[in-house]
Amino acid sequence: MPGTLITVAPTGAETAKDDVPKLPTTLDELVAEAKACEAAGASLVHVHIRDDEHRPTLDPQRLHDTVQALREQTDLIVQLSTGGSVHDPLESRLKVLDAEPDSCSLTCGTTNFGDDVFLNPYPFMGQLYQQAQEREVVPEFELFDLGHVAALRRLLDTYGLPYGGKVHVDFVTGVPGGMPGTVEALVAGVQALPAEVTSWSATGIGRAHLPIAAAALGMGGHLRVGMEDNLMYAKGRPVRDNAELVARAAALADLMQRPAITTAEARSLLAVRD
Ligand code: KMH
Ligand code: ZN
Repeated sequence: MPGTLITVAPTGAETAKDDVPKLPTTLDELVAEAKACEAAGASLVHVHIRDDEHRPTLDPQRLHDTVQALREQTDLIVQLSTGGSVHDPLESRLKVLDAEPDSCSLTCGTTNFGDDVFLNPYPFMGQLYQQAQEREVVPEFELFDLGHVAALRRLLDTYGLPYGGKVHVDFVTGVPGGMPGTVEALVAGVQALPAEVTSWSATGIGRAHLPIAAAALGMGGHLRVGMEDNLMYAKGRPVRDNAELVARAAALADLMQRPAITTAEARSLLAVRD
């Protein structure tokens, strides 16, 4: 089995800074966290940004500055979230690619998201996908549900392969309203993947974090960890920072004889542009 791509999702759009002061919400905090995560074994950073009041934002200049800073100060693959928060309009989410990231998330369908709805109509997905192809940005297809695998099939049939020719997907399991964070759901998702998929990772929200990581490693998948997805290191023990989640993922990958891959290997795995 291959080595392990470790993605870190350090911030997300759902947690309030007041509730979790360690959440990296300023550019300085994000860059410092990203550096520590790279040293601990991460090779890709999935980025959501915040404004001066620590609220989620898709401000174009701020996104641009964030991509530049991460590029200058780390060797991580920089993936911008196009999901944003459930309150972001589709037009703003389409503009994320103006910041010229290496990669972008592309969620393959609308999903219930707790009490909210995370909107991803098919025409929006198609527009985003074509824009990523034109701009040589590698999409990471986010699959929150089994139906999203069918939508990915439709995207590939309609628009062909992504820039670079590789197809990387990420199972986001355990979102209230999406596929459960269980090994059974993950197995069903992996079995349904289109043949064009060249690599997949998985994350479990909250308490699903560790079981999904262990299952993914056993099945040849890659890992996504981070405070976007999980704020508890163990029962009763909050996460100190993102790097400790990455370090634990790297240790688990070592135990499974699938050590973390380098950023150069990750670039080649995902066919990210130089
Ligand atoms: N914050 C969620 C509504 C993504 O980054 O593309 C969407 C999300 C997925 O986190
Ligand atoms: Zn995200």
